Amino acid sequence: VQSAVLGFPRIGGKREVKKATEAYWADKISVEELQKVAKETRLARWTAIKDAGVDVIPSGDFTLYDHVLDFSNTFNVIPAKYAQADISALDRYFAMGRGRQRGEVDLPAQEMQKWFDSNYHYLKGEVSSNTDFKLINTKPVDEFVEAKEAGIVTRPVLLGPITYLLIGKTGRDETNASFQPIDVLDKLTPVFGELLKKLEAAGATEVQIDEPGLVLDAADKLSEQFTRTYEALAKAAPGLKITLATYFGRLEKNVEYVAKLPIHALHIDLDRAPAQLDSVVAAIKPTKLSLSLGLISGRNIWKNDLAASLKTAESVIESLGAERVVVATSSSLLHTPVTLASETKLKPEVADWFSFATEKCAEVATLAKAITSPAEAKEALEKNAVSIKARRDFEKNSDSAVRDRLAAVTPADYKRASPFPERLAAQKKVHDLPTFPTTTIGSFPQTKEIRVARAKLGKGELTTAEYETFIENEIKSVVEFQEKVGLDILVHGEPERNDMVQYFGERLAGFAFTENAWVQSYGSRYVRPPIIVSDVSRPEPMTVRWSSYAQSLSKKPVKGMLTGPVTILNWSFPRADVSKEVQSRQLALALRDEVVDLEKAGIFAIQVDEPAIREGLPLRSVDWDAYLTWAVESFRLSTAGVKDSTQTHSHFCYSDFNSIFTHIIALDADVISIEASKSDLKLLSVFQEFNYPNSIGPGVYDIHSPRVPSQEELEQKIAAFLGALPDQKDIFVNPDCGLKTRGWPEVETSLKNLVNAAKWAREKYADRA
Ligand code: THG
Ligand code: ZN
Repeated sequence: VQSAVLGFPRIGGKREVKKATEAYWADKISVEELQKVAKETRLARWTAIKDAGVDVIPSGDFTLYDHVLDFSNTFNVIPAKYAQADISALDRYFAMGRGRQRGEVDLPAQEMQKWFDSNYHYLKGEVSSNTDFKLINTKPVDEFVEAKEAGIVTRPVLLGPITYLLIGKTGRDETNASFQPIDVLDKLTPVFGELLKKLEAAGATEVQIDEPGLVLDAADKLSEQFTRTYEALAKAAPGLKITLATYFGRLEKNVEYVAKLPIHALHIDLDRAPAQLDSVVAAIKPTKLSLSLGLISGRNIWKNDLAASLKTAESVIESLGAERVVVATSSSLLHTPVTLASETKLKPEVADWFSFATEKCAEVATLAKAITSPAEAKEALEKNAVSIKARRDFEKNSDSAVRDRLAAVTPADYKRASPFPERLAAQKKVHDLPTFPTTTIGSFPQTKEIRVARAKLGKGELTTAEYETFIENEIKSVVEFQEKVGLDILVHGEPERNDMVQYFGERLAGFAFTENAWVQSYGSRYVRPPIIVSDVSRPEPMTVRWSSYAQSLSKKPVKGMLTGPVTILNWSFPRADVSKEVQSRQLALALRDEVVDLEKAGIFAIQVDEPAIREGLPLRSVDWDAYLTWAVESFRLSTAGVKDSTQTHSHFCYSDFNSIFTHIIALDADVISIEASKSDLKLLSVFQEFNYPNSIGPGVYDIHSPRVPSQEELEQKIAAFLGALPDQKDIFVNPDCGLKTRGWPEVETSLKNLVNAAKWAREKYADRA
């Protein structure tokens, strides 16, 4: 029995790679210096995994930006506009990842999308019928050789060709309207085979090919493609043993065709989909395949219950024989922080529950040893059992007040007192907003000064009182700015927030939070997800003082700003002993208290953002209803405690929610703002089609770019929206997302133009009121 790790975080223990890439982009270091940091980090990763005692060590999973972009960049899936730019291959790679505006070159970034149901974003390959697949670099081979020269034998990791195409998009140059990237699979396969040949020639004996697409409904129809492709790949490099890795979900019937592929081993995720074990074992038993058991979670930060994993592994060994079993991480560890050793402030008894990437490597190794040489693993297993028991004992200390409260929730708690038209009438009595009211999504530029002040507070260089005065001054200037520009519903600007989830995690009971536990979100951007460790409640108000301070400065309504329960849950590390549903509902109750307190403090409009509700959707559609039921109810529970006269808002950034539109309606927010400026009118047609009953604020300009929209352009946008929504009465005018990543000068001109465009619309469409 061997131990295997499918992938490891790329950031470096001290965020070296993030810092070096950002320094390179800012022209502060040379390409050689960047490559040196990258090389040192790769060696450090291999060494850490090896020192933990792992047998099968990954290579090629390191990346300077994104592993899906690496695929595009290896197989020449490079749209013409990037290929034509007169820049180095590395700069072209970064341009595809993050855009580039320099001198003559003005290139947008490629489209990002969430990597399955995680909070990591990948760059979508843009494929068309004339994509000229060819090997334009040998990164996977180079890194294999680099490790070998350092004395470390690795198993190269490649993203599988079918998954790559399945999660890619059609290139802009495609003329055939029904084209799908998967249509060119047979052109890609031989080139992929060439890469395998090169790996074989470089001395690799095995390779890990990731096909997480196998856990999607879409793969149910791909048995022929998988069969053809893997037969070709096995022939291309007969000396390479292929481990086909699936993760994040269950194979279901697909295991029947997967078991017949000419591969050496199949890897399955037993963390996310443990129930598939018996059917998978049954399907591969008559074959020669080995089974790689993804027992150590690549998605959570909990210590593995090694005794339980050992039992599972032993049961499989009984069925398949030890020589056919591998124990492994469930997926790449990229979704976990590098090491628990970097945490100095966690209470030791709490830290003892956790295991980050480095510690997980040791768990995998211990598990294998527990099977091959039990005496050597005895001590580690005993220690693990003590930690697991300590966590279980802690879990028994539930917060009965939280649980009793949740048990006592009634159907009425999920519903506003009156239907929307009556609420709207009540709200108009409090604030008679003009037609086409103008507002923003919540955040204003997070300037360097704000970040410096927060860092100083952290280091004790500012007292809490000094920091709070600083924040109040920021709020004051944001409010004055909005008054001056003439917006109708103001916000406080969120200068006090590091992150829209971490901020709340740090203030809710039932959470632990970390100092250095960064997890990649995209490219060089990282987040520090808080950890839910027990029942969640809100000991005291979290945002009320800032919102009410802002309100005290203006006669116009100031909108309170909260992150919704589903988004807090999806962007945290959830606990493993209680369902996500229960955690979501507990969060909803905690937020409900905040919403009601904001109302009590005189806040008229309260926004509860749920940008992650769509990405939390289970990978298989049969599971959608169950999720959407509790997700929608959680949002409603968090917002329904207010009077008719209080206006609830919500905001969604990811445009593709057509598939869950009836559930968006069911949220019953008084106003929802959506990203519409980029996806244009297609997105709005669904509002018309479903006769969306409440108010909407389609974003009139894209805040993700520093471009300032002219007043005329905004007027045209509003006119186009109104044309697409002939029956909508209550349309808000707002940007398409928060402004925290923008600079003040752009924000000022853009918002002035926005306000003037709304004034224009009030005259032009006076009859719509
Ligand atoms: N918060 C959390 N998850 C998210 C988002 C968020 N997932 C989706 C989306 N928003 C991801 N977007 C970003 C945007 C910027 C950054 C991270 C994720 C970012 N991070 C800083 C960095 O890496 O330098 C760290 C900032 C800090 O010091 O806290 O800029 O909004 N949870
Ligand atoms: Zn947004």
